[in-house]
Amino acid sequence: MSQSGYASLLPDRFVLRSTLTSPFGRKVRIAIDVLGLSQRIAIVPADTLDENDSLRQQNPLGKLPCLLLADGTALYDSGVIIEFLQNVAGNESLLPSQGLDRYKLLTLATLADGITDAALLMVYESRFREPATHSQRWLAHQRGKIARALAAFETSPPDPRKTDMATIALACAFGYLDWRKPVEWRPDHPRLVQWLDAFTAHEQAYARTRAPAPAASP
Ligand SMILES: N[C@@H](CCC(=O)N[C@@H](CS)C(=O)NCC(=O)O)C(=O)O
Repeated sequence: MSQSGYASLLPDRFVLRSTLTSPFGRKVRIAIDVLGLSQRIAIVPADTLDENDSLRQQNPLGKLPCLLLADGTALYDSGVIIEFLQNVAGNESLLPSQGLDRYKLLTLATLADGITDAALLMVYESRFREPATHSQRWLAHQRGKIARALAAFETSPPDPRKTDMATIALACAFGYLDWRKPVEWRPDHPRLVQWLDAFTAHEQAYARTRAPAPAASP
């Protein structure tokens, strides 16, 4: 389908290219839920490995999630999409529009996304390379990023009773670690285990956006 094809089929709605298993897509799906935009967004899956999937025209990086507007505009990445959707919803509940708090929150969200990025790279190492060619050095490098980011959050976790850009990103990082298990994060991070329990109890959209099992990519 053409770059604007999906969106022009649904001119009053947005189209989200995402799988139901993508951790970054889950960030956006949680935002859609909490912003009350579910009726305005259709989720159309994409295959990041399929060179014929129109995702690669929509986002030349070939990454999910990608939001299509009715005029064919494609927005990415997950943080940009969430900020746009917050604007559509007409509030600043997930990210303040200015002030130091905005940049502190964005930095925390980047730290949480870094956990997911490193976890994905570890998973991709086994997806894209034969076992004999796996680089233990590369895997250790990614594991180090995850360990340091988890240590920082363990020392100073955000408020689990708040749903914002950072807590959504952190919860989705944990969801991915629990699912793919590139590292065992739970034994050494008791405060973060409690944090995730508290966030799950506070934010029902987290359970509602859980990946269906059994799941395939990514
Ligand atoms: N920074 C991006 C990361 C997106 C990302 O890495 N998505 C994964 C799926 S969860 C993907 O599309 N991977 C395919 C690839 O890297 O080719 C965001 O926040 O949206």
